[in-house]
Amino acid sequence: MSRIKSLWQWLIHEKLGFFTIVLFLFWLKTYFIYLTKFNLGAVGSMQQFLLLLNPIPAGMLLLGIGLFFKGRKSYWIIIIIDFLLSLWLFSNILYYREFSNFLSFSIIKTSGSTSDNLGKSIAGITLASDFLAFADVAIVIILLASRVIRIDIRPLKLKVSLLIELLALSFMGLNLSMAQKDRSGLLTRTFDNNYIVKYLGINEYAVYDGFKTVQTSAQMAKANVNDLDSVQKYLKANKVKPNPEYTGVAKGKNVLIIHLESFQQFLIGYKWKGKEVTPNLNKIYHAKDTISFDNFFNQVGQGKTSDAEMMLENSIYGLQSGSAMSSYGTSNTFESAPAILHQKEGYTTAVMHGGEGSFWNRNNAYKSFGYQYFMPLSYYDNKPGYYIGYGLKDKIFFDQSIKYIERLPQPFYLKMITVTNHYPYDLDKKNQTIDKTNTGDETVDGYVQTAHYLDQAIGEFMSWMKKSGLDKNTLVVFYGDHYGISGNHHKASAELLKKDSFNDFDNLNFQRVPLMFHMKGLKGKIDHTYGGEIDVLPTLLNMLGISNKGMIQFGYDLLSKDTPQLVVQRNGDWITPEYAKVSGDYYYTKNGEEIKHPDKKLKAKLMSLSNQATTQLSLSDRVINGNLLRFYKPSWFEKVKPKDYDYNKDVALKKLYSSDNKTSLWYKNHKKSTQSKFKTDAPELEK
Ligand code: GP9
Ligand code: MN
Repeated sequence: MSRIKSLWQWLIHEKLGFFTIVLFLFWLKTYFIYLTKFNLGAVGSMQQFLLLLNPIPAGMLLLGIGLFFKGRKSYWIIIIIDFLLSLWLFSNILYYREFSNFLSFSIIKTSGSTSDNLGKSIAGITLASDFLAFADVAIVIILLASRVIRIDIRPLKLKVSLLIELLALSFMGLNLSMAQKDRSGLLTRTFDNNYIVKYLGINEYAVYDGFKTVQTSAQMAKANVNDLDSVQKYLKANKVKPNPEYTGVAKGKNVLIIHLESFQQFLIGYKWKGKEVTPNLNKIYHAKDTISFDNFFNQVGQGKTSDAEMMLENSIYGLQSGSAMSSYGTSNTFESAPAILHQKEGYTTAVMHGGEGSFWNRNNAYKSFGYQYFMPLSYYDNKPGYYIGYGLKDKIFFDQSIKYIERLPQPFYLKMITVTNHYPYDLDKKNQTIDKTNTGDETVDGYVQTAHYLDQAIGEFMSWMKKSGLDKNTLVVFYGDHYGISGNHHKASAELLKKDSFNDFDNLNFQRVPLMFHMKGLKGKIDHTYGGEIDVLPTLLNMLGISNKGMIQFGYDLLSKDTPQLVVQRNGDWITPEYAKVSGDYYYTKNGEEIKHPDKKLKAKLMSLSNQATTQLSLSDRVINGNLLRFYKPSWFEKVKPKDYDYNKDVALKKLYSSDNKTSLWYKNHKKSTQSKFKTDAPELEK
């Protein structure tokens, strides 16, 4: 009893006691707000443990600053710091409610103008309970004012304050290493700010974001208009003529990009236990009105999906480390597909995805790309059993997307991002309709199963396309974003491919993913041209009859006879129809033989290809890191203003459903929905 009493005396009478009270309340409050105001999705004991403890190190470090001061000042400084931390928390609660993401310095910087919808919306969405963010500050002030807590004016020994700061820093280090263990690449790959907060805490997130902002603005400040000139010179010197045979073949048509998650080319035609894994995509691949590529490569780096999107929308490479969409998607200027199509041909532009809008910073990056609509998970019904891994199951996603697609004014440029075929390739029993493979490698064996599921979803969706008549005026572009089976599974990969061995060269070849242009009346073929994701936009633009002359794009029209067919990987590896470079070694593409002793001429050729590869990558990096497109002002292109777009569901759907969209499928269908034409066998949707 007396122990408790003396602890209490210590808490209320001594400075360190006061510090402990403030820190304790700050911790409780922050944790409570994590749980009630954010949607951090902490799963598993490690994530939950880190979420619980992560407010402590930063709180200790920052509140601890007050301990270095003397007398009353010390108390006031601790309270002011506590207040500032609470203000940061409070602002994030409001911002998160609207954007399911955390505030970043680049957002704060760009939201100064009054016309921004940020300020407008924030006032209207504040709840009384949000002020709980200040609860601890209020309690501490009350305790002081009512003299429950007495101010201890004795100075603290410098040693003690330093020790506390040191302790805080070591906790932080420990926290970080535990987090990195659970999620490797947490800080370098930057998938989602939710992850940083969940693992490290909201204040660490601020430091991280601040650090990145300083880094990027320093790089940006150095760049100038001359850098853009040199990029333009290079592109001009290396451009090729697009293929006139395909110019405008899809002019004015809807463009529907279907992003096939983790889908590799080898799946096309692949059979397991006598059963086709992807019968629907196989059919489309071989259809007479499909141009299919069989030497098309993904070129992503750490940014995976987001790198694929970056390349497809902009014909600019992702970055050497991290995700360009996460790091630069909010702040940079772009000349992206949706903006080009909207400005040149009046397209309506939209993205649909059954996953969180904050992932890969989509909810900011898409605004910079000029997407008018972005429908992430929050636009979809998410009942128990609908969701797996990173989002809604594909069949459910497509089913629920119909009501939005049919309302889009035509022509539209729409991207649909599937997600069920994603590592670790888990699928619930009732959706498993093909056996797992039996390589014994657990992360590989489910792959055919989720790919099969994705294929069925595509089948269901395509038959809706047909029944609704949308297939008549739509160019559907299918592409696989990146490998599903990573380079860490050589043995299992060899088994799947029925090969005796599997080396790094095989792994480069394994980076092939599908690219198919499918449209009624299109003269189809299987095209053997070597190309990659960087080339999709120039190819597409030519088919739409839009000239890309003068545009800052690093890819080439794949249908052009002169396309250089040098496919560059983000790590500097490359492949052409004749040669390949993989981690420093050269190979003949045709037979996979290593080029051990090239003669002088061949050596020069290989060096020149390597140089071209690195030049392209570094020029593309310069465009992103230096934000060079801010200097690019062609007369026809109006710079995209991210604040023109609002992805708030109520606002967006009101606009979408407004009756003057006379060009929508819905309107053309006598103002009736085509939903009933979508048939699915999804067990979750059985009546
Ligand atoms: C999540 C999804 C996954 O929304 O797009 O991205 P990935 O992990 O494949 O890069
Ligand atoms: Mn992906």
